[in-house]
Amino acid sequence: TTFCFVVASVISQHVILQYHFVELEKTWGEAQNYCRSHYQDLISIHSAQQMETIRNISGVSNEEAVWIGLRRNAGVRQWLWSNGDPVNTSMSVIKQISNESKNIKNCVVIKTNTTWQRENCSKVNHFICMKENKTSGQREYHISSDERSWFEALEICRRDYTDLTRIHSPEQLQEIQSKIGNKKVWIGLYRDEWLWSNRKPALFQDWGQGEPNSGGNNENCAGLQFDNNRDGKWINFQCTDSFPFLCYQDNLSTGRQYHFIQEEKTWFEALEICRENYTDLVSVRSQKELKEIKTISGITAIWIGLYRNVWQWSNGDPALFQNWNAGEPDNAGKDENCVGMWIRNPSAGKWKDSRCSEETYFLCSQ
Ligand SMILES: *[C@@H]1O[C@H](CO)[C@@H](O)[C@H](O)[C@H]1NC(C)=O
Ligand SMILES: *[C@@H]1O[C@H](CO)[C@@H](O)[C@H](O)[C@H]1NC(C)=O
Ligand SMILES: *[C@@H]1O[C@H](CO)[C@@H](O)[C@H](O)[C@H]1NC(C)=O
Ligand SMILES: *[C@@H]1O[C@H](CO)[C@@H](O)[C@H](O)[C@H]1NC(C)=O
Ligand SMILES: *[C@@H]1O[C@H](CO)[C@@H](O)[C@H](O)[C@H]1NC(C)=O
Ligand SMILES: *[C@@H]1O[C@H](CO)[C@@H](O)[C@H](O)[C@H]1NC(C)=O
Ligand SMILES: *[C@@H]1O[C@H](CO)[C@@H](O)[C@H](O)[C@H]1NC(C)=O
Ligand SMILES: CC(=O)N[C@H]1CO[C@H](CO)[C@@H](O)[C@@H]1O
Repeated sequence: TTFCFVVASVISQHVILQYHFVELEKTWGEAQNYCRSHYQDLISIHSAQQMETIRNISGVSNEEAVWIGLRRNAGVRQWLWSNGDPVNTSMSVIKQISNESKNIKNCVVIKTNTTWQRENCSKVNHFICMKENKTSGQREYHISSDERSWFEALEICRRDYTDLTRIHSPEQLQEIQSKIGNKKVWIGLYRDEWLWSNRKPALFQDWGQGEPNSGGNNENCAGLQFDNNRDGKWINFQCTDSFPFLCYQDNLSTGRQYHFIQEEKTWFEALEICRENYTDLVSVRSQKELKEIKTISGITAIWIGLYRNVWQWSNGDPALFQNWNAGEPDNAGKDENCVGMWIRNPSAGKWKDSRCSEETYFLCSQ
């Protein structure tokens, strides 16, 4: 039985985006796997308009909650401007914003003649937008009369001006300080606590009131909640909860990118690293793909994504193309349920079954 169907097609800026609502209850990780093997990935959401389209998808709002592709970013958390620009670390004022990783205050306010402060991004403050002429570099600043959360402020600045204000030099800082009077205002500086499954930064966020909270400490995955009058606002849940989910597919996906990892890991460790940092352990589905990955040299062998269940790829693809070395798979040592590929001649490109607990280099794809 299949419960999934195309629920919306959206054309924007030369991209056809298809959303798929999958009415199977899965954990966040299972949902991610499912989307990656059947479509492209769990959905990522980048605007209020896109959010409205999604809330309108038939059936979605009848659910208690549905997964989206957002989860807490386990990697390095660094301060960034809202357009992705790095911060000018030689400005002394930046050093006032400390770097402790546990702190949940991930957005920055400034006040005339005082230090910069970190605050909980859900708090409401006045904010300063800028309208920037990209050619001349000239800026106009607008200070809001009302108070909003940082992400709401970001939406408003982008809708009505260019962006929340970025400050790259002491001169710009001085000019801004002279304008804000005694107000405390959000600027465009934040820390990327959340990350989309497709690795895009989460520059639009639409949390329900008081969310994301730190309830249970392990609530590291985000969904749209529809019960309790939440109307599809974002809530952080434990990743092991089970909900239906939304996948997407666009027509931009070109070839794959390969990432060769020179660390010796077991097959399962390798799988986890590939899925955490890229998309998956590499699958080899044709002579053409085999040729692409045989360019690695200087080592003996690597893990590829094939394992024995019936033989299938870790992304769920069936193994229609196979390229075993003579006499393989032989399950010689028993339990040889994972597949390595010889790199060193004379068997370069040929496959062998191995114990999954052996440690070797591996190749991820994205
Ligand atoms: C995706 O579809 C749009 C709309 O039909 C088209 O303009 C665009 O060229 C397509 N992009 C690719 C990479 O095929
Ligand atoms: C969503 O549904 C509402 C009410 O039916 C409608 O007014 C609105 O135009 C829809 N929005 C989108 C983006 O489809
Ligand atoms: C960064 O800050 C330093 C000193 O605070 C300043 O001299 C420099 O011009 C700034 N860099 C940019 C790109 O604005
Ligand atoms: C915070 O830590 C990161 C990584 O350790 C470092 O690159 C960055 O410069 C630090 N930022 C500040 C403002 O100290
Ligand atoms: C901020 O400091 C400058 C000089 O340090 C001073 O001239 C100015 O009056 C101060 N502004 C406020 C609002 O305190
Ligand atoms: C931006 O600046 C350029 C160069 O100074 C000017 O020609 C142009 O008219 C400006 N654009 C707007 C929208 O003000
Ligand atoms: C952040 O602020 C909001 C609104 O003031 C609050 O409800 C929420 O609990 C805060 N989050 C954390 C993690 O403290
Ligand atoms: C090989 C690689 O990039 N590994 C990184 C994957 O992500 C984790 C944390 O998310 C890092 O600790 C690894 O270094």
